[in-house]
Amino acid sequence: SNNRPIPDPLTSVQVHLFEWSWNDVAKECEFLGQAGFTGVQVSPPHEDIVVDDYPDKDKRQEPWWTRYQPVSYKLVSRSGGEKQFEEMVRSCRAHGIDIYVDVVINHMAGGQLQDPPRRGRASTPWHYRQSYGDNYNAEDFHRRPGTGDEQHGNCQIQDQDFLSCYDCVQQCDLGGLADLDTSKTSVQEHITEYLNRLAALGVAGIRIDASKHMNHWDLGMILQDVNSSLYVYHEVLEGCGELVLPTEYTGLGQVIEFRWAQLVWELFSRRDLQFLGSEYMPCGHLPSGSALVFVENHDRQSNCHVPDPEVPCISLTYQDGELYKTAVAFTLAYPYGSPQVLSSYYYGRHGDGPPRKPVHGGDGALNCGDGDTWVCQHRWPQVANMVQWRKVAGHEAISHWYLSDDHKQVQFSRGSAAMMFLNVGDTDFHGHLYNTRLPAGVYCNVLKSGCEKVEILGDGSTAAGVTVGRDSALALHLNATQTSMGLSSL
Ligand code: LAG
Repeated sequence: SNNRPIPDPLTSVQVHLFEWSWNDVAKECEFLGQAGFTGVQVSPPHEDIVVDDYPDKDKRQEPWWTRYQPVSYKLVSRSGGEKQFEEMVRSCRAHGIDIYVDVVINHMAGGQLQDPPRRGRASTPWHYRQSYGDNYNAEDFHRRPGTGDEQHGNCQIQDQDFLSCYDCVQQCDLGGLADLDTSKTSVQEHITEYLNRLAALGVAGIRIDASKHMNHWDLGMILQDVNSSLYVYHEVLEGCGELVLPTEYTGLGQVIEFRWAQLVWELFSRRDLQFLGSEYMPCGHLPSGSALVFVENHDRQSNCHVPDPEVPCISLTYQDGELYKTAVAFTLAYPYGSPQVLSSYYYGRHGDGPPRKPVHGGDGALNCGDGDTWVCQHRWPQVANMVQWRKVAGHEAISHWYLSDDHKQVQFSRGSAAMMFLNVGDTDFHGHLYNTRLPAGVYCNVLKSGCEKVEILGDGSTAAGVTVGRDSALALHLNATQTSMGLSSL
């Protein structure tokens, strides 16, 4: 499983179309292909639990987190059924887009021992911890004495466990979710069958949910029998000083590098860019080829919308406006890790589910960008046009790095192919840029829709002063010049 393919981090960009239906993803792949994206992470496709009672029922679907509670591995979810799933994979592949599936294999649906039996979204009967269709029975779950075992038949992970009990992190339940005993051969076989079924449908990669909560040896046993063409990345939420380490999983694929999001959040929200760079990440970082990075993900976003002392907000979200857009553009420009962009919907409360309205309206119009609809971050010029920027910068290293005395501005180039200037000062920046390293010509600032022209002279400086607004940036590259107009019109 060590020889699995990893898309080139320096030229690939994937987008998480969080909670999108398979039909909407299928339609969106045309745009994504044109913009140069390489992959889409979709929400978990397995049969999940049904929740009847939740707020804003007329406008919203069920809470997003039902999708992290598997009842069976049938491909029936609110995103669609197996037919639509297959159609999505086919249509996206035709546009050069790979589909990556979020797989939830650490646990099955949660509850308490006294709960009555219920049915999942595809009517599969399940009874908390006792049975999930004919996949699993009571023998297939961890059973370790400890806090909470009277209600759940197994210990529940406690905050202090992360620092003091390695086995508790991997054998106790994650918040009431029935923890599969992944050391059992029969459990491994069920999971392997599911993952191979996805591969057979043309899925190109998988995000493994909650990998930190599964022993890496068990995961190794599972992956050993999984189609070797699948790209695999693991969710290992690093907390400094924790016992389970991200490096335990790097032999099994890439690992989501949460410390990148944390660094970006800290520096951009403090508006101090002095320590901007992978070498400054808190308590170390994975090598670039092993890391998957983002500014926010669906969990972080959800935590940031409602202040909750239990789950502090530690990332920027779309609600941070320009600052967030600039942080995402920077992540796409920086040569570290495989970037993933989140494309989400507007939130009110923590668990809010997706809008009932589809992204693609019947008349071909998009339900993106206002009030109760989808945010569609991936269509912003700050995101969409940076996909091309990253490709053009390719394997060029950072060739020039400038930090202003007040730490509010950073400028850097990638070889002489691309450059970026960031301004997180209190006011707009007006002035000349020097040393862009770009050949003379008239370029377009790709972070603005249309072509905001910037003329570069033979010595790499700007011909005239430029204005870069507060919390925003300027980004130029060789394929977006006045004459080439390599950029898509957004
Ligand atoms: C993950 N990674 O390790 C996902 O990224 C994260 O979104 C998942 O939690 C978590 N692991 C389990 O797959 C989400 C919500 C939880 C939710 C859980 C299961 O953040 O809040 O828990 O999905 O739906 C919910 C309730 C809990 C309850 C639990 C079991 O919020 O209060 O204890 O269900 O019934």
